[in-house]
Amino acid sequence: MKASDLLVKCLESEGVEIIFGIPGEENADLMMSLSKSKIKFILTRHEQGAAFMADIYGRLTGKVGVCLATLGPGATNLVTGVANANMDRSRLLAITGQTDSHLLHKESHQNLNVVQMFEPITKWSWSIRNAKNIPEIVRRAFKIALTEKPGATHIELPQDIAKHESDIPPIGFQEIFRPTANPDQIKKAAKIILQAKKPLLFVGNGCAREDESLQIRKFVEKTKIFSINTFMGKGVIPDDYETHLQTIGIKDADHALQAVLEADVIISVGYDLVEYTPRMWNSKLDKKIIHIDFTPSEVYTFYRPDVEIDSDIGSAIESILEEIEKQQLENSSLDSFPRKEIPGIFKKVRSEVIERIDAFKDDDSYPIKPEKLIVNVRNALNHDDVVISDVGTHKLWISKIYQTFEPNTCIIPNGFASMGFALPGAIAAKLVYPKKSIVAMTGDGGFLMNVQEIETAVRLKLPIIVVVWVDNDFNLISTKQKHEFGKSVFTEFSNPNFVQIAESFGAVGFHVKSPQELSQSLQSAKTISNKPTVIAVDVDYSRNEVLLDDTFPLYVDSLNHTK
Ligand SMILES: Cc1ncc(C[n+]2csc(CCOP(=O)(O)OP(=O)(O)O)c2C)c(N)n1
Repeated sequence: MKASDLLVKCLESEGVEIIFGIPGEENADLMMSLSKSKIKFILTRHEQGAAFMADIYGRLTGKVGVCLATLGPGATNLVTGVANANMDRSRLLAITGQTDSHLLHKESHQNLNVVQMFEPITKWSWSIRNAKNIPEIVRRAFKIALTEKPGATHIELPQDIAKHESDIPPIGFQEIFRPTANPDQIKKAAKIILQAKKPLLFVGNGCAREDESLQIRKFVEKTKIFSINTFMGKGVIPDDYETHLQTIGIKDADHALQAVLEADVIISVGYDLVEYTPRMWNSKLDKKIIHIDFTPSEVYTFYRPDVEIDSDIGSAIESILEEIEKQQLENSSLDSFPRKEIPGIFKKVRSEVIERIDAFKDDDSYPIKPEKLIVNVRNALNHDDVVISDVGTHKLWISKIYQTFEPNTCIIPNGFASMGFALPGAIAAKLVYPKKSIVAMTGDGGFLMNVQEIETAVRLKLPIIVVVWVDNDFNLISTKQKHEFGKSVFTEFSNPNFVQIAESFGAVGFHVKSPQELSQSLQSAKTISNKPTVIAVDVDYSRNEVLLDDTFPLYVDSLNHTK
């Protein structure tokens, strides 16, 4: 079989259904082979868009999202999206073309060492130099991308190798099984939890990624231990659970941080240090930490687990719960769960969280308050619809305010945190969930970084909804500059007419002028079945200070000033 045909057969045997990308001259053989396959090729308008789409496809399906580009400039355009997937632990395979393998050692057109370029932003990057190795290389790329902690891999197929022949068949998908926890560690963890005064469950990205919510919810329902999640752990525990303190992660400004600082035992589950540094909550090294994750903990001065459980998260949580129940039965003098006395700080934080969400729910002012914008979007959606956030001030507000009830229904890029993610991400999400409403929430800065993908959504007839937070500013940067230096520089810009830009692509556009109009345009967008809608909303970012300096009294003061 021709090598490019064999590569496609291997992708089919891994269950690949969609590839996102832009072809070039040097991968023409592969494109011809793909045209004979049942794999759908989705042409994007920038390779970065393709990589973000593959990233979201990987997060939502649990499979490997695949993106494709040519050599040189096509490959460099993939870089940001691939790095984003890798650092956010999303399963992704990037396939790039390359010039003839006998030209690679010297100066030649568009020749760049792409394999080396991808090394720091993938778990594995490889160039195919012998057609017979294709089945092994493809299987290896998928296995590595899928193995915890998952991430990106890269395969290069040089133009001449694509034409070679091989008679080695594909290896095909093989399921990965994760080990169960060590019983001694489970006993130790249960003992520490039973002796704790203020234990707190800290839910991270890993729990959402592998959807461990069933066991985690059972654990908190039975023990009534309070919980908190990182941005990427949103939805594992529903935000309406009375014992849930919702989302933490805005450096030292989160009011919910008060609860973590007060806790004596942190049960850290699927927590990625890349999201939120433990220095923020454990600088005094005064907490006991139970580390539960698929992989051993990172070495970090402020993260020194007393017990490490490196296994399947769900089964570890289930075993700890059984062990707690067993030890409680055996020793009636233990202060067992659920406790009669709830630590006051946890109750206080929970009521603060709710107060903040509700503070502006009836506010009619315009430009709109971030809280009101988010509440209106929340009210327009079902619990299992999907919101994808871009990166900027809006992301911080979404993390705090957007009420989430299922994992992977509020997706926030928070490892690499690249702008330009939400719109392409929404396209991939709609392909995965055609029946759900999919909303991209993006700043005006991030929107214009990948605005060209509106054409992709129009061509594919995808009714995604893009909510653009308009303030003519790279606001997160100006907010931080003002906080530190008292002024902001080099962050302001002007914007195109958002209605005209949407319509020129063949999409629907609104630029709303009140909170009510926002709700109406969201409703109207939901009735459209064959094209995207762009809704521009002017945002009042005047209260951003609470994102950066957020002690309880200050927050109450800021409410009094604004109301
Ligand atoms: C690709 C990329 N470039 C730059 C940054 C740094 N950055 C983080 S937030 C931000 C501003 C975002 O502005 P906008 O999209 O308008 O959202 P807003 O902050 O106004 O809500 C910048 C420049 C980044 N994270 N990603």
